[in-house]
Amino acid sequence: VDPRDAKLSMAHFFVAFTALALGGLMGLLQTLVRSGKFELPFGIGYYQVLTVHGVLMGLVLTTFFIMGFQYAAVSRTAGTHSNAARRTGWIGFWLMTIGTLMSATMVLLNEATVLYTFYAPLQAHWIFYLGLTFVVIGSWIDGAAQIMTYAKWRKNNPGQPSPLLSFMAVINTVMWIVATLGVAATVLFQLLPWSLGLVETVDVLVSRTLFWYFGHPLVYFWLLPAYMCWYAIIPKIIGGKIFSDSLARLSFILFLLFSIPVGFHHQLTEPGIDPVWKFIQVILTFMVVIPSLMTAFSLFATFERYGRSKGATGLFGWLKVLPWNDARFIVPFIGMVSFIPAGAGGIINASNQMDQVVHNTIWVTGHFHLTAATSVVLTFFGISYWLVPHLTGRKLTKAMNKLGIIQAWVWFIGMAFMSGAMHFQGLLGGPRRSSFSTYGNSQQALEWIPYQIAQAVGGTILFLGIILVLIIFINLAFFAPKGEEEFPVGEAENLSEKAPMVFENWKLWLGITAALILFAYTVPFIDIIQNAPPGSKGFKTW
Ligand code: HAS
Repeated sequence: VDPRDAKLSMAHFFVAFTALALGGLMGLLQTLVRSGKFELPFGIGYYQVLTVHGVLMGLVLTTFFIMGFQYAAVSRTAGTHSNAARRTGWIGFWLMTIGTLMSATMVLLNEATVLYTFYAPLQAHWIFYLGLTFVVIGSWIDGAAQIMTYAKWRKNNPGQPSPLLSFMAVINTVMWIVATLGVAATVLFQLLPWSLGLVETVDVLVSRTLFWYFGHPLVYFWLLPAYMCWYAIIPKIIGGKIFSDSLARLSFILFLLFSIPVGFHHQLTEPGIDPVWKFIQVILTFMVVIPSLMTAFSLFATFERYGRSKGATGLFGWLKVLPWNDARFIVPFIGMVSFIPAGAGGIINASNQMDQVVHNTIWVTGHFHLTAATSVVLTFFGISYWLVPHLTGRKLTKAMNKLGIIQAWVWFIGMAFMSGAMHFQGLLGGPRRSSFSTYGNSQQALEWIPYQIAQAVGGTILFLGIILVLIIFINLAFFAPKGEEEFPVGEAENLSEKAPMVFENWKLWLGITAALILFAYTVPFIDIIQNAPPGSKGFKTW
């Protein structure tokens, strides 16, 4: 990656890892409070800490890491960004950073204790919403830099399929832009005017529906960079090949099509939405599971074919020949293995009847700590172990490689305690997003306490994991010996088989995406607005 592009990627990573440090500390405090053995000092509220944690980890760490990684991946595979694209990237980065500072200040001042989902009826200071607007618009501009370089590559190479990693980065950026339209709408038309006192009431159901239109593709926006690493980078690290370039592209296109029209699966228990439309969106949710199953198939195939080429025999003989001492492989691999139970949990959530049992329990928190905070985040850590030294002109030393592997195991053990206990407590009805309470010493609440203590143990181990990853990051950014670290990019197994050009037909894919969104949302939206109480001018009073 050109040093000028490297600088912009690193700027993103500094913000991302600062968010990890602060957000991680808040996570530790939360688990301690919920154990019942610790109280927050200086009158700091539990929900304030929860908001800082969710916003920093779920929104800031992820968005900045992803944009920094994708910007580097496009530069590496489609060529150095032009000056205009780089300038666009910097403008986007600064807008996002200013927006983050505005929103974070309001959260720290306890003026925006609205959780990371920030939909009505919780209300924040208008500066929080304005900051969010900056973050969203900044991310569009930042993403535009990647699209510009991809478009330039396409122009210079007519009739050729674009480099796989660039194609994947652009799909994720396009999905993000389409998804953030929903959150931009609720912020601009509902939450900002409401917080400024320009309107007295807002329709809570509209606000939640627009949020979840964005909220579900948000989780795939986190996931797809991890898939970029699993599909296109891990094969090179292990010395194998990408099983199929076309299969990888198809799975990304399926994510673009099916990630968005599924938001109702977060609202299955919500009154005011016709069950028929919930049912339709549940079916569409099961469609979006398919590209993940394709990914699992493709990864097993990559590993197995590499193993067989090394003479491995038997059903799982290939496992023995994988590079177990290489942090660049093992750290994301632990993420992949965790994604098997994590994905199964998602399928449980998506099943209407079973969701009635787990919805709003801490099971859901357990689910996203396995998906986002284990599979995705461990993959991000694994990426940074080679990408940061690559960008700073340094080397991943043996000592840091070893520390990276230890870090991943510490993370895995901490998460097994924390997320495992959350899943079990959720099945016993333990609510999510609640501070410690014995609910008047009720029998049921007393049963939850051992699980809450297990979560505090897990949270403490995880905090140790955060300290380790920060040590590695700072070392790789500033102190590791100078040298060259590879940016690994895999090759497809069958080079003669070019990916069909229809995959790059954006009019087609964006057209189908729009049609699916209109199909899934138009009628229920009209229903929601029409069913608003009479006299409220379309706005339900709350
Ligand atoms: Fe989810 C709630 C359904 C995936 C994140 N999810 C959440 C929330 C978050 C989140 C943050 O339908 C909470 C939001 C809130 O605050 O309220 N989720 C799903 C489904 C999937 C899914 C169907 N979720 C994710 C991912 C996330 C994420 C990914 C973040 C990155 N989720 C739900 C539903 C809810 C929900 C409901 C609402 C619940 C409620 O009631 O509120 C699917 O995409 C999962 C598909 C995954 C698979 C696994 C494939 C496995 C692979 C690994 C292969 C491994 C290898 C290694 C090769 C089918 C690819 C092998 C080696 C060996 C040695 C074995």
